[in-house]
Amino acid sequence: MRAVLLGPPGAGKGTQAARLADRLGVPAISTGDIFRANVKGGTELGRKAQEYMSTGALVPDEVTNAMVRDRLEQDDAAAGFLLDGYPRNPEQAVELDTMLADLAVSLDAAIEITADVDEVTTRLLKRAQIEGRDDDTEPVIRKRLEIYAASTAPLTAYYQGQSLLVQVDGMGDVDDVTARLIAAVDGK
Ligand code: B4P
Repeated sequence: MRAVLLGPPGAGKGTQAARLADRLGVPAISTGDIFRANVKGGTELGRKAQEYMSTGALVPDEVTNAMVRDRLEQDDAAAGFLLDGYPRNPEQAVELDTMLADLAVSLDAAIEITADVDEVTTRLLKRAQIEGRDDDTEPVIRKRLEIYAASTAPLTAYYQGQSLLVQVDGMGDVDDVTARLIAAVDGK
């Protein structure tokens, strides 16, 4: 299974990606996690990414695309993968199509987790209290949601046009969302 996981910040992408990837027997690849690991490790990539992430902006496409290409070429992604948080705009989606064509493979599904703005804001503010992520403050969350609406939401239509879109309700209990996701991908 080769799939991308879409949805607004706080919809539960990271939370569900690990569970779903486990079920599918493929690696979960989170661009956000890779960036955060690089920030923590003090690498050049981390230094670049931090500038953008801390304000809620997207990290520039050339940086993100090169990182994903490199990751998808690794052996563990050969038989399948679940991409969490990538693509984030139409340009990244087109680039992903090119990467997959170069690898002579294609996507099986684009899974969108839906959740309303009030709920995701509440979740992210709660996470701020627990993890202290500097992009989980109220003004930065607002900016991330604006960027989501302007840049990422158009991907719904993009993948619908490719007949790959699967929408799953992300509201409610984490286990219930997982069950819905598994039911949705089982038919794919
Ligand atoms: P991400 O790491 O993708 O962060 P996110 O959108 O907030 O989602 P995340 O996966 O962390 O949260 P989740 O919804 O699971 O991106 C962070 C930043 O990295 C971006 O702003 C950008 O700067 C950069 N970036 C990443 N990818 C990029 C790309 N492709 N291009 C450019 N830049 C990129 O969970 C949120 C909270 O909700 C958690 O605390 C969780 O416990 C809770 N939660 C989840 N499900 C719940 C449920 N059902 N009920 C209650 N709480 C729930």
